[in-house]
Amino acid sequence: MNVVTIREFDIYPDCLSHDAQSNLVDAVRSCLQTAPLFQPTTPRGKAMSVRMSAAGAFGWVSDRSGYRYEPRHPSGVDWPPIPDMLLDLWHRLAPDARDPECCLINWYADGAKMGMHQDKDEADFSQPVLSVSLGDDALFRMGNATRGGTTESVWLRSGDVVVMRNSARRAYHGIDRIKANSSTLLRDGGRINLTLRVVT
Ligand code: MD3
Ligand code: FE
Repeated sequence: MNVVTIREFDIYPDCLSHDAQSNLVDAVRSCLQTAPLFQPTTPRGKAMSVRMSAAGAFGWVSDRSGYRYEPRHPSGVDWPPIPDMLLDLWHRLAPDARDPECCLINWYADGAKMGMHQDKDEADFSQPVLSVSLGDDALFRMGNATRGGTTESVWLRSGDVVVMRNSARRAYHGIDRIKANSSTLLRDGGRINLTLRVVT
C-alpha cells in the first residue's frame, strides 16, 4: 500500500477501489436509515455546516449541553454496528490498536466546511484515528498540537484513507472547502468522511 507521510499524518492515496467505495456508500446509507443525519450545534448554539451521524458503541454529538460521546442517537435508538469493511480496514492499517468504538459519519454538502479543531473527547490518545473520504475532493489542513503556527494543506480525494497516530493524533486540523462535482460517487454530490475512533 502506497503511503505519504506529512507531519505524522499517514495518507494512503486511492486506498479503496471504486467498487469498495460504492459498497461503503451503500453500507453508510443503510446505517443512516437507522440513525439519520442530524445537524449538530456548537455549545453556544451555532449550527455546524456538516451534518453527522455515527455507527458503533458510541456516537459523537454536540448541542447546548456540549461536545460528548453518547451511546444512542438523539432519537433514542442505538447506533447501528460499524460496517465490517471498515473494521477490516482498521485491522489492516492499525493492527496493534484496540477495536474502534465509534465510526463518525460527516456529511458535507456544497459549501460545508469544518473549522480548525482538536479531537479531544476520547479517553486514550495512544489510539489512532482512521479517516476515509468518499465523494467530492476536500481541502484538508494540518496544523500543530497547539492552536496557530504554520499549517500544510492537502486535497483528500474519494477512496483516500488517512491514519492519525502519535503527534498527528493531537494536531489541530480542519476542512477548508469541498470541490463541487469533483466526484460522481454520490448521486447528489457532496462528500462523506468516516472516522474510526477508540472512545474509552
Ligand atoms: C486528526 N474530520 O471528524 S478527516 C473529524 O474530513 C474531522 O471530516 C475531517 O476532523 C473530515 O473530527 C478530517 C481527518 C482527521 C480526522 C480525525 C482526526 C484528522 C484527525 C483526529 C485527530 C487528529
Ligand atoms: Fe477532527
